[in-house]
Amino acid sequence: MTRRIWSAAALLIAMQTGGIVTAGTFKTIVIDDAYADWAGVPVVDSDAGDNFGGPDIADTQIANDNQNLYIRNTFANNLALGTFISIDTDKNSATGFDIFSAGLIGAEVGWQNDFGFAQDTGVFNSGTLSGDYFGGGHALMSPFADAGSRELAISLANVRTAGGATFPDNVIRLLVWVDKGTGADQLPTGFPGDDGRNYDVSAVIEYTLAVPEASSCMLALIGGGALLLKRRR
Ligand SMILES: [Ca+2]
Ligand SMILES: [Ca+2]
Ligand SMILES: [Ca+2]
Repeated sequence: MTRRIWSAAALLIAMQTGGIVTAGTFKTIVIDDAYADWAGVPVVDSDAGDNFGGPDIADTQIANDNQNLYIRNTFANNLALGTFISIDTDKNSATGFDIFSAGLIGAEVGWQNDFGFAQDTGVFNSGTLSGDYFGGGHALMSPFADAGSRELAISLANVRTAGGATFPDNVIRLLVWVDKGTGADQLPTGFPGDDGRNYDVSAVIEYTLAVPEASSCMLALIGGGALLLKRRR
């Protein structure tokens, strides 16, 4: 076996222990309407200033630890209340609720502000969630008010009461959206010239749950093991 293959094997082992791949950010966030704990967490989507009279979704940051998925949203116009987050748990837009019939995601679960509910194909609200928090799969959220920034936590133990884990594996797709506002043209529904887009929506965000970084000691052990295997040949 060549050296290159062993290097690839060592890299793969290191990746599986979480030391190299940084798709998600492993961090515990305190839900307290204070945002210093988001420092260093990448912005995964920056939505344009394109909604008036309703929340204008701007930046989204996501992190997780072993208990929660954490999401921070900023709002360009300091309106936040009523904003939804929906998760496509199976990453299949053909199953679940098609938000705005836009074909972006097929959502199995959603939250309006902190309030969690199940979603299904053709059904906006198809039932309850279970588990943390408050026994109904709701989010911990602060502030519960119109503001330029908000943060929330969704338990990784969240499930649909009718069946189906919200986090069946380590990858989810989600959408931040709101059905209030006039969109970019500032013309409400029914006004001449209205483009029909009286809402705001983020891009489809795919997030891979992060695991704790392997310690340098662990990585050294893995590296040493690979070297030993190579020398035995
Ligand atoms: Ca915080
Ligand atoms: Ca926006
Ligand atoms: Ca789906």
